[in-house]
Amino acid sequence: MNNSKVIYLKDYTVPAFLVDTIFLDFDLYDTETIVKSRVVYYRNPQSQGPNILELNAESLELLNIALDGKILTENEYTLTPERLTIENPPERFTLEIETRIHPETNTSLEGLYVSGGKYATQCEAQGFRRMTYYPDRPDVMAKFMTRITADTSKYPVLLSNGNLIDSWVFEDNRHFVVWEDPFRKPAYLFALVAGNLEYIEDHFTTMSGREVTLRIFTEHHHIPKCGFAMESLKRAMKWDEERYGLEYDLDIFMIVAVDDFNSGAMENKGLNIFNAALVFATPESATDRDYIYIERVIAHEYFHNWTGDRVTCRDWFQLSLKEGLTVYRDSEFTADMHSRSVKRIEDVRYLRDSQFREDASPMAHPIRPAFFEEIRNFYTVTVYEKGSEVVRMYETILGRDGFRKGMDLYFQRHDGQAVTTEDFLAAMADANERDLSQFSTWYNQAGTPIVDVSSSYDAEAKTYTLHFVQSCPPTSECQEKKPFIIPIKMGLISRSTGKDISPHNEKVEHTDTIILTEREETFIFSSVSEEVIPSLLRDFSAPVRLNYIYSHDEYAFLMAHDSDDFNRYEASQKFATEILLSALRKHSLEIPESFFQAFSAILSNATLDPSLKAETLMLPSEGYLFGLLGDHIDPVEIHMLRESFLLTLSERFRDQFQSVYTSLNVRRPYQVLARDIGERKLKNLCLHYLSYADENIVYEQFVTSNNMTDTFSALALLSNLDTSLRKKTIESFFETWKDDANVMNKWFSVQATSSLPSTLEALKELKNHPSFDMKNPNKVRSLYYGFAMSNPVCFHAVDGSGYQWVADGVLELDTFNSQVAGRLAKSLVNWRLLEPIRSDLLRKELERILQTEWLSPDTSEVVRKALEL
Ligand code: HT7
Ligand code: ZN
Repeated sequence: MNNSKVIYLKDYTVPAFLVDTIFLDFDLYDTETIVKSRVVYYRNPQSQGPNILELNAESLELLNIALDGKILTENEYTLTPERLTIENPPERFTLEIETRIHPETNTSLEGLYVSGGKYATQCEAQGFRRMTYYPDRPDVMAKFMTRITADTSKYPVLLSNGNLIDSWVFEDNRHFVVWEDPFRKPAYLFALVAGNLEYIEDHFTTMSGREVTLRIFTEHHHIPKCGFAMESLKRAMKWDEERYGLEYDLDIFMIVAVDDFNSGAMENKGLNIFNAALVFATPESATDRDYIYIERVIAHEYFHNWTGDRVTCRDWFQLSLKEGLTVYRDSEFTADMHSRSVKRIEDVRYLRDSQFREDASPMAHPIRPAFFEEIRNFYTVTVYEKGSEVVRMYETILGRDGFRKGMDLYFQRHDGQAVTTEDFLAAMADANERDLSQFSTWYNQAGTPIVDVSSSYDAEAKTYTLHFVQSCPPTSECQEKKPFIIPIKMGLISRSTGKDISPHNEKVEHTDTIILTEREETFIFSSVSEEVIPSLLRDFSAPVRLNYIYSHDEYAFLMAHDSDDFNRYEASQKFATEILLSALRKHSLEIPESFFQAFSAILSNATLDPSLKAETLMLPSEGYLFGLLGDHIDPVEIHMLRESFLLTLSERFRDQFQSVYTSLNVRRPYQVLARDIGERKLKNLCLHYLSYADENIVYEQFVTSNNMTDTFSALALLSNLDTSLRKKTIESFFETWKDDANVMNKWFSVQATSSLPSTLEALKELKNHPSFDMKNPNKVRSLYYGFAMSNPVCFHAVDGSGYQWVADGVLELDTFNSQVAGRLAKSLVNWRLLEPIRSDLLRKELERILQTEWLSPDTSEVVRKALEL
């Protein structure tokens, strides 16, 4: 069924009414919650529109409504399930509304809902309208005061945004609190939490000497797992002061961990709500990746206090204004806390594996979309990760000081406002007196630009010429693309010394960064007195696909000599990619000797950082290869070829893998240090290669490990092996962790990603396992997303059984949590890229979904776009 409604950016109009203050009063009961709101509205002087107050609504029951103290009769307002409108209200007035809501049965996890016996809210993007009638749009900013009343024993802790200003205990075992937030904010940043919670507390003294209380709330038994999150928060607060001069502004900053949460975390003003998986960490229960991710997300949500809360978005088309910028800020934070090069490699791998794929799919959209049906579908890798790459390019072009000047001006101009990506661009341009208008193409055009580069050398004239041609494949919103502004960091490396030379170029001041602005451009470098190899797009300075034809020897040379860590890694990836693509064309794998030599040189290099070594020795992912192949893709063949490449390497370098593994397999206390993380990464990569011939070494690691990184690596490897050890480890892991819901997610995901043929049958059983819960998004992510996104062999089973199971999952989810359903549906959209048999099977599943009598707007938008309806 199609109940879609497209919303266009071009139709944006300012709100007819603004809000001065809002007083909210929540009365929480087991079977209902009564919400009273008292809102002072005033006519927006900037509005030319009709004098109509429009309030949003969803799943609300209106009990009472009064304007300036006078109860309104039904003919004084218009009520639909989605809207309450009042025509010709006064210039300024107070509206009091009483509604009844049912958080206890709210499975959407939006608005106010109950998770694990506690109340929590999720208001971004449009959850506030599930609590009261209100202009639920980010450009309406107001001062909030919130009163919460609840049972004292069940809900001793009652939290909302801002500072606690009042509390009272009644005689009938109920109590109330009042919170006041002095900062104006849009409704999507409102939060409420009620539960039987404890907290850990710490303090932070800001750079201007203010004391801030920091608290992380959770149930009693989780408290010991919150220490790392608290340390991360303090590091983030300090970093934001040092790097951007941004200080925290309230007296208290609170984080609450909840079990049921649709995404990672939420930046509500002063009261961040987190998916418990992104708060709890101990060495035994969290991997290195978990630790780094927790630190990153804690920082991300904290950084939103300025880039999101103090300066927010005018409308939801501007989402990347806060998300792209905040992802960029958190990635810089992680780079500063750990290894900058490793962070860059990891970010680029994720971007290319997932965002490039999205850009080539029916879901492709610009980082600032021009239209959408359901905003929940636009919390995407494009808006977040590509958005962050666009912000990174400003800094690449302007330099760190120039970027900081732009940020300072952005806050100076827009603190307390709801603004657009144009405002951000203008601040960057004005602060640096530069014309950056061409950046708008990055905001308005989808698709991954392609940069084709060719070179020539004139030995006599001592000139080296690079010729660049940029293009971008058509996407649904735009067929003919305008050229992008593309910074290319680069170097020319002497073939004889392996060192960068210092050429001269008339067009650019510094030859280490050239900036493309046109479709075709030529750069002639002079004073080049010897043969060079170009190192292009160093540090992955722009989110593009860059093509330059290197010989195998040149790849090996770059792997050994490039002074840029990223491009050394990149050379290995491109070299391996060429080998795999050629194998796919010829249906047989041939690995040139030069690859083995370069691989061996890296493996035996004693000075290389272990983490970089591990990254360089990993083969490109199947997702990345998938994205490079236009159509007629057989994902199982890609998997098989990649596996046989890994097997060949494992046989050829067995002794070297063994010796590196042995040297790193030393027992010491677990620490989250870059060096240790790198060593564990390299050790577990070696273990992967060794697992092809020896399962016992993997089992040995599983039983002796003192940390989850090593335990989980061993478990994941064994789960792909059809041996008795597999069953033993899966059972033993379950016995150890069955009472820890977070770790059980790992148990589900490791089985969901197993490439064994029995996997799908096992998953059907796991779905009925007492520890599985379809209503919990983390569980769905582990089982369903794990399967659909990281198990190409079983998901793409040629009988279509994998597609059918995921489609059934989408339909089931869609009946109670459309956001999670829509997200899972995205795993089904790439049917056109597949070879005909699978393509047909997958399309039929999409059609089956669409024929369902009732579909949420989320799922319907995804499926119809996939089928291009
Ligand atoms: N800004 C937050 C986005 C978010 C969200 C969006 C839709 C539905 C549920 C959600 N939970 C959090 C998180 C962030 O990116 O910082
Ligand atoms: Zn964010």
